[in-house]
Amino acid sequence: MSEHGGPDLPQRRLLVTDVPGPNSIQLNERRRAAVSSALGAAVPVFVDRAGGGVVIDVDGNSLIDLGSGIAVTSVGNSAPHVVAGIRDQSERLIHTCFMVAGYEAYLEVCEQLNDLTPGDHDKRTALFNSGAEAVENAVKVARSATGRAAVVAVEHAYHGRTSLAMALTAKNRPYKHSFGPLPGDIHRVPNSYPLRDGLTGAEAAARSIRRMEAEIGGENIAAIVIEPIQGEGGFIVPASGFLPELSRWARDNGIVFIADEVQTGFCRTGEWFASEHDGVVPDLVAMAKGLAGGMPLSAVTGRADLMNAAHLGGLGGTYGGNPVACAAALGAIATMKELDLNARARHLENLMRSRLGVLADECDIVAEVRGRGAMIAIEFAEPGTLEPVEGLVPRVAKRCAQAGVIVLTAGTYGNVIRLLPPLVIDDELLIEGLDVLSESVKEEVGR
Ligand code: PLZ
Repeated sequence: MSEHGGPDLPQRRLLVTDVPGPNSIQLNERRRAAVSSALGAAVPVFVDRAGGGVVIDVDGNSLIDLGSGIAVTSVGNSAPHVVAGIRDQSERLIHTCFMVAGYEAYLEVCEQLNDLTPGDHDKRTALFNSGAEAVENAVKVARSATGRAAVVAVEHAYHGRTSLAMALTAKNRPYKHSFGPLPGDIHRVPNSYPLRDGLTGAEAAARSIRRMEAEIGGENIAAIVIEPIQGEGGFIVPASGFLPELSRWARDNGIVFIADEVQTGFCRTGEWFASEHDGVVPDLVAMAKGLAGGMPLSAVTGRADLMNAAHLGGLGGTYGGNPVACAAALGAIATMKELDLNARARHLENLMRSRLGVLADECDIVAEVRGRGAMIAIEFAEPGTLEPVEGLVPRVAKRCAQAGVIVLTAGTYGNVIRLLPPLVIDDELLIEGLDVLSESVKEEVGR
């Protein structure tokens, strides 16, 4: 294993052509002719290899990766233990369908997740393919266990693109627009958004609880689904006390508290799960992304009495918990432990906060730098107001890409830049990426 825990690619930013270069341009032409135009792309390049903190495109440009494929390759791309797990497993067995016949790797992943998720109560796990599928299955479990129908999600939430998951998602475009009718009995209440509501955690929780009591009734609610730190919503960290109060109220009312840790899980925030920062023990945890180092795998882990409540055959799917994806997950989890990626995430937080703090001091268009661990975002607002800055963020992201740095955007109002570097990125490379980002912001706002 190389120093940064990935394949031996030079860890540097290097542009040998414009971005996109001629090979990417050619592939983009084929893309237009063959792929649905409804799929977006954050950067206009096609990728050949990636590892550590770099992505190498088909023109030989080496870009600094501050996105990890949306918080997925936390252990780095093609991380050695992940590759070894995939190789060994795929040479022995690629598929049985767990509902047809079992294999040990599935059990090992479930055992690990029962151990790693918050709380030391009796737990069970079921495996699926995507984050959306995990969320949907968590809701199925909660409805089946409670015999209730209503499900509550919060403002700015993101839970996926499948039918139920998109109904739980707050933002209309691009997620819900024109795709209705949406499933019923989904209710939305305010979240805690300290920058914009100025409330303490207790005040924000009281506001949300009052809404649920008045408009739905605690006894009708099967589940509250919430991201402990909102991802697509713009890395909104709730005020301290909000989540504990919400989960206490859920418990008192027999409501299943589902933490959607799809984006926040697996060391991303400096803990195995972001719920731990608030001392919250969710009834069910939905996981995906970082879990399997880039292979499609998701999971729901939670209280045994809930997870065992649905009837035999009620949960499943052809590919869920595929052996190769499970082997990748075991390799990814081993890497997180071996390299202490929780500590690494906290270290990266310090680097990002100190660099972006300087930018915030220099640019009054920066409303807030926030997040936890290696999940840090900048929200932009018109100076002296909270009015979201329009159009800036895509231009900054484009400028960064052209300068060889991949950054992602977020936020209900599209005014957030978010950083999700691989946790194994070299310090110097991250700092260089942050400097390019800072310069791009300054150039865009004309300073
Ligand atoms: N829950 C908290 O962040 C996925 C979405 C990218 P899937 N976030 C990236 C896009 O535009 O489609 C996500 C998440 C949270 C659920 C999901 C859904 O996970 O694996 O994309 O289904």
